[in-house]
Amino acid sequence: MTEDIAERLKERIDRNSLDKLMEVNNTSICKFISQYIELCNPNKVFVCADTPQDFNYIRESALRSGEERKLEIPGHTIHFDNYYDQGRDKKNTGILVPPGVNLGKSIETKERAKALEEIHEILKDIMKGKEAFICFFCLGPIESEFSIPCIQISDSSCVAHSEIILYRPGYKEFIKRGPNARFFKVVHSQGELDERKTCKNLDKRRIYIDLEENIVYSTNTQYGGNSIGLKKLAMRLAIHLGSKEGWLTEHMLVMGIHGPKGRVTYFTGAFPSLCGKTSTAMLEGETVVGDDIAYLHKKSGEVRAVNVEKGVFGIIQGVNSKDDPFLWKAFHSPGEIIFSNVLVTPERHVHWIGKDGEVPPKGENHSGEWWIGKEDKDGKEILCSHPNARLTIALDMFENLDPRLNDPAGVVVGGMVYGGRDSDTWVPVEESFDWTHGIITKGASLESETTAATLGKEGIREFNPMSNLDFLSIPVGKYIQINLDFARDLKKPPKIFSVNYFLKGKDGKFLNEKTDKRVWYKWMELRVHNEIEAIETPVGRIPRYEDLKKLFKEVLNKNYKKEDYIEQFTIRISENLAKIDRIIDIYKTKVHDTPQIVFEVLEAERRRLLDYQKKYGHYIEPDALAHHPRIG
Ligand code: SPV
Ligand code: MN
Repeated sequence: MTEDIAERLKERIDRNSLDKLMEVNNTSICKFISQYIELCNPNKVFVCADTPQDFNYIRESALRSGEERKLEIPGHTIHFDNYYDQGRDKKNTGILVPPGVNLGKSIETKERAKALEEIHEILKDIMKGKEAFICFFCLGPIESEFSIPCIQISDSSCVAHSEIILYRPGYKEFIKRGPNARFFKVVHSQGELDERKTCKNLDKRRIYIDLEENIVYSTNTQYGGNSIGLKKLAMRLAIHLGSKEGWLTEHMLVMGIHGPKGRVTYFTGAFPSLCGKTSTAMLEGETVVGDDIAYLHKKSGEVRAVNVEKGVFGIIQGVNSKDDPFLWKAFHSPGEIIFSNVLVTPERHVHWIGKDGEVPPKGENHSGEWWIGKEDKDGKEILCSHPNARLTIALDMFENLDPRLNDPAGVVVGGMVYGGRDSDTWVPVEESFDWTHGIITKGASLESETTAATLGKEGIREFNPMSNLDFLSIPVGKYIQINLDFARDLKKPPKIFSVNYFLKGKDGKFLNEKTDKRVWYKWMELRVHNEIEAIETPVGRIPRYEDLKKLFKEVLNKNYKKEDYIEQFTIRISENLAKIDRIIDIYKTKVHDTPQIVFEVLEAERRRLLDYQKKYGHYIEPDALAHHPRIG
């Protein structure tokens, strides 16, 4: 290392922290730290070397600074984000691109040179008077070829605390990988805080991702999706890196589905935010590897997946004792949990929308002091918690943790599932004909009605290929081509399924209960091993009534009625045709590099739907197809 950098670090960092940094022995890290410490100008720097004492220091700092407060149950804390900082800020989040690079209309980009200038201006002195936390993490299991080390500077002890819950410690991994390691970098500052310890300068909220230097910047924000740099921000770096190296980064859960005779089949599942991903990952009777982000590699003819994280930054709205037994139990046990943007009562209990029991009449939430009926300045009623309120918890707090979470080789993927918030088109569960059909008609055709996970209006149907659109750092067409190429040549690629938890009947009510999804996964597990038959429809393969009836009885002890099956699994031809029109239009007008095969596969699906429509009408009950040879 140059003398110069060492001298400059010495001026800023105390002996103890500096020794920890020097132990890593990586000049580019020292350069990075020295550059941003000088620019952001904190008055203190803490380097975390992943010892229990260091972790404790971070936890205690979060309490000392007031970013977190203790709740009644030991280990539980509450944190608030600003009332207007409650979701991912899509508008101010951008991939930095040099002039002439076009990622397409659906990916937010910023001109690199200008954006770097802007963000460095915002970062100047932003940590003045504060402490900076330098932490090392490992994205993916320790000592795994899947994994990428990552270093972060943040002035938020709550962000650092969240990350030691959510990510594997990386200090030793950095030392092991030595001076030439490839790694990601994150710079975060929550900026100036108000008296409630929430961000003051939201007009300067910026989240920029620089692919060239593998560095992400996040300023003047606290909401985890914007501030936890290792999550959706590093995810964009990983998508870009993987596209060059031949692996995938997906917005996917990973879970073990427990089949007959002790067999465990691993599934991945992609769902847009607030569409049941965490609750699927936590299904009763199954085991969880991860609930949000997976790296997928091809190895010896198989697809393997790891969870990038080791914890859950999950949505808490609607979590109740009946539907979410594992989450419920963990929430009521002592242990490390950060609740954010829920209601806290004067007795330091927490409450949220959809929790069992009465809503307490008053307390404090993301809007400050709160009472039932309180309105915001736009006259909108403020509910007890924000719909996107979250909790941060390590996976090892859960009884249903899968033993393979930290397996450096990952788990073999038997099935991949795509699902969105779709009130009128897809049936509850369906298998695609093959990999290409699945990637195009399920993954690349995914749409979902918008939710509170991002800022803006809710309930609008949006195109969201692979549930990953918000996080793409490469053009959509290229991303789809990479997915198509990924497993097409495998002898036995994972089966691809779609699910729809949000299908509604004519009366506008949901056709399924939340727990029904337990049956869909058991059915898919049997299909992966070709142990039961399915009915061929123009859009994929659906379950037979007798198989579901048996599974409903076994799994839920429920008598599954034939009329429910018919309503849920009727193929809605007109809705499917309308969807194909929408998707083709998007791929023609909004995506500039759509692979030709996308149109071919969607057109073939349209022809099949029209053929069936001629023969059977607009709505086809499954029994009509039960013995029907495939048309088209
Ligand atoms: C999501 O919104 O998909 C999340 C939370 O998992 S966030 O970190 O905001 O992305
Ligand atoms: Mn997510």
